[in-house]
Order: sequence, then C-alpha cells, then structure tokens
Amino acid sequence: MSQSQKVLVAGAGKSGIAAAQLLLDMGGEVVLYDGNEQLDADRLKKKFEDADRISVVLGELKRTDLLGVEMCVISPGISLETPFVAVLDEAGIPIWSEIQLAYQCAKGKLIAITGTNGKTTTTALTGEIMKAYFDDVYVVGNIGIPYTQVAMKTEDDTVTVAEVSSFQLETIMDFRPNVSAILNITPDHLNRHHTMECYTAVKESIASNQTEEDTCVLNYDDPALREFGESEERKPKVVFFSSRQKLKDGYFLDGDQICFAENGKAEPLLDVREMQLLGRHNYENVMAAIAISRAMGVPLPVIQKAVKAFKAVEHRIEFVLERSGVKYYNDSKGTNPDAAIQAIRAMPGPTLLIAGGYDKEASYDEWIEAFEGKVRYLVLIGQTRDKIAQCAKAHGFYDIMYAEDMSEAVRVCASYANMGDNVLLSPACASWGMFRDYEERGEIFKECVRSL
Ligand code: UMA
Repeated sequence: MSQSQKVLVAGAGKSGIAAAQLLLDMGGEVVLYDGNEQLDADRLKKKFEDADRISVVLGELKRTDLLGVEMCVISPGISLETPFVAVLDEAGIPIWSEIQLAYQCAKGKLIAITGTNGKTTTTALTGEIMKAYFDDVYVVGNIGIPYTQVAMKTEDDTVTVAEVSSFQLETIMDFRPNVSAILNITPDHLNRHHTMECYTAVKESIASNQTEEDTCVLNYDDPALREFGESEERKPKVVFFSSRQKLKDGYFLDGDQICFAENGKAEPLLDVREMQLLGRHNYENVMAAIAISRAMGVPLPVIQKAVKAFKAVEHRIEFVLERSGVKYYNDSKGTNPDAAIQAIRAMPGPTLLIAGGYDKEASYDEWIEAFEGKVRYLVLIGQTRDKIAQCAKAHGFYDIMYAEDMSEAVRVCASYANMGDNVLLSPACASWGMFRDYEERGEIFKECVRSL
C-alpha cells in the first residue's frame, strides 16, 4: 500500500483506533466509520493528533463518503455480511483485516496462534517464553492489544506473538507467520461463519501463505486438523501435539510427562505436576507453546523454567476468593460450550453455575451433559436464558433459576451454596448485549463476589 492512500477504517473500537493511528503515522488519510450513531464524533477525532487528516462517519455509510477511498481496513467485530460491505465490494475497494495492515508494516518474526479455545493461555505462555529468551517481544491481537498498535515499533530482531481469531483471519491477504498454531476447532461463532466447514477453512487460512521455511503446530487429536496437517498440499513443516496418543513424531502426553518423539524415539521434557496450570486442555496449550518455542529456537531449559512459573490467565478458571466455605471462580472467557465444559470438568466438587449471554447459535446439549451431577444449580442471565433452560430440561436438568443481572446471579448463588461448594461463572455464551466484552463481565463478577 502507498503512504498517502485514503483508507476507510471500519469500526471505532480498539482495532479501528489503532489502525487509523497507524495509517495517519504512515502519512495517509482516514475516514473512520462506525455503525453506532450514538458515538461522539468529536471525541473520537480528539484521540488523534493529526485530526485534519481524519474524518468520522457514524450510522449509515453513504456512497459519497467513499469518494477517493482506495481501501478499507475492517475491525474484527464487523461481519462481512454488514450492508456497507456490499457497497465496498461494488466499488471494487479491497478489504483488509486489521492484522493484515499491521503485518504489512511490521518487522521481525511473527508467531500466530488460533483455535477455538486455549488461544489466550497459549499466546500468553508463548509470550512469557519468548520474553525469557529474546530481548524485544510483543504480545498482541485478540488477547487485547491490537497488532496495529505495536507494528511500527517492531524491528528486525522483534518477536511478535499474536492471538488471532477467526474474525481477524477472514480478510487477510499475504499474512504469513513464521510459526502458526491451530489448537482445536469446535463449534463457535456459527452465527457469523454459518457452517463448521466455513469456520474450519477460516481458521486453517492462518497457514495459507506459509512456505517450507515456516512451521505450523497442529492438534493431532482433532480429526480436521490431523487431516489438514497430513495433506500433501501443506507447505509449512507440520509439528503435531497430542494429549491422547503417543506420537512417533511430535509432542505428546504420557502419564504425567510431556514428551517429544522423533522417528519413534521419545524423551520426556516436562512433568505436568511441576506446572501451575491444571487440566488436560491446559497440557495441550503447554505442548503447543513448547512446540512453537522450539521451532523458534528457544533452548529447552528456558522453556521449562517459563512453563513452570506460568499461572492461569485472568478470566480463565481464575480463582477469585473463598467466602463462608464457598469458592468462587471466574471463567468469563468461557464464551462457548466447549470452553465451558472444560471449566466444569476442572471444578473440584459440587458447583453452582452462572451462565447465559449473547446467542451465537451454539448447541448446548454436550455442555449440559457435562454437568454429570456436579452442577447443583444453574443460574441463567442474558438473551440465551430460555434456550438454555429448554435444553437443560430436555436433558432432565431442572434446578434452574433466572437472574436479571450479574449482581443478582452472584447473590442467588451465595444464598443457595453450601459449605464446600463452588460458584463458577462460565457462561458458554458471548458477553455482548449485557457487557462490553468478556473482560468487563469477569471484572463485574469479581466485584460482585468481593462485595458479598
Ligand atoms: N461495529 C460496527 N458495525 C458492526 C459491528 C461493530 O460499526 O457491524 C463497531 C462497534 O460499534 C464498535 C466497534 O465496531 O464501535 C468495535 O469493533 P470490534 O468489535 O472489532 O472490537 P475492538 O474493540 O476493535 O476489539 C477487537 C476484538 N473484538 C472482536 O473481535 C469482537 C477484541 O477481541 C480484540 O481484543 C481487539 O480487537 C484487539 O485485537 C475480543 C473478542 O471478543 C476479546 N474476540 C472474540 C472472541 O475471543 O471470541 C473473537
């Protein structure tokens, strides 16, 4: 892209603001567009020093707003089915994802991690390992810091670790990580991607521009990913990990040991009892992080030390406090049924579960089956309350209560919990509609718990 282009930046959230700033820093002109007409255009403009090269459009985008616009950088939260996208397509204006723009401007090595679940933990852990070995490391992407925010600060010796969502991958062009990882693919975001085939294809596109010089780390236990890795057309070097079977080549779990095998010769690398992360899903995240780090040339002792020191990330089965013999856990990051199943499995005993939220058209059957007598009460909030309640009853689970907001949900749990019980917020749904994002939902839950 040229330095002086006029670019439409769609979405004025974290990604849009960072992308617009990057474009201005490059000498470009920006039309910042957001569908929410309630936003304050003047306040948005004040976020930028070069306000004379930025105009703000809120609400409906008209053809006249596109005069002179040569490309569009789109925020991940905006679906390609949003009406204004058709206008861009008609006008032949190319659409780039925010991470694609960052990639074009960034230097150094790039690690990109995707998957339905575990990507935040794996990204944070990989970031810690990289920081222990390399001098200049950034951890960006879906984890919370837009890649465009740091792209211009990167140098040739920088290592950038990016958590990448399916939304961010939809409009990449030549985005090419040196090391990529796909941790797992289970149903999520089907309201946006519609079918599992489309969702899987978007996730797999993380490796689409990789060459023989690059590495792609894949979960052997996921049939779609195994097939993807074994396909003849796959260009990057593939490294598999498995928590279910011993591999001839790759990383696997053998009892309590994480092992690495080459041509059938296996050696133990790490005892999971020495780690602070719990549960099989976390052992998978650790194996992926080890595979990525070794592909980046980090020596084993550095990796082992960083893994042992690493604690669970915030909002992911995070212990909050114990009150009157009841333990409270925040798993606000459990935004889909599969992630929420992992949280229930990790609970040490009887649990009062707070769930519900924005409807991503997920199926809740497997999640409710995973209650397996462990969930004493299900306290439901948000748009999906009725859908979840119906599904629970169909599976013979009737101990359901409704709450209007988080504060009521926490109070209900506190009054029904017995000593030794756990209260878990693990919604199996996105936060949108009631909260800004899962982080705000988790923070509010923790505040409500602390003020009990
Ligand atoms: N907007 C429109 N039209 C629409 C939809 C949204 O104009 O049709 C506007 C909204 O009015 C709002 C702005 O777009 O002003 C928000 O943009 P965004 O939703 O892309 O959010 P950002 O603040 O830019 O945050 C995004 C990611 N959000 C989403 O993908 C929904 C953040 O991931 C990410 O941390 C951040 O970029 C930095 O890279 C959050 C997330 O929920 C954590 N991710 C999903 C998940 O993990 O399941 C994918």
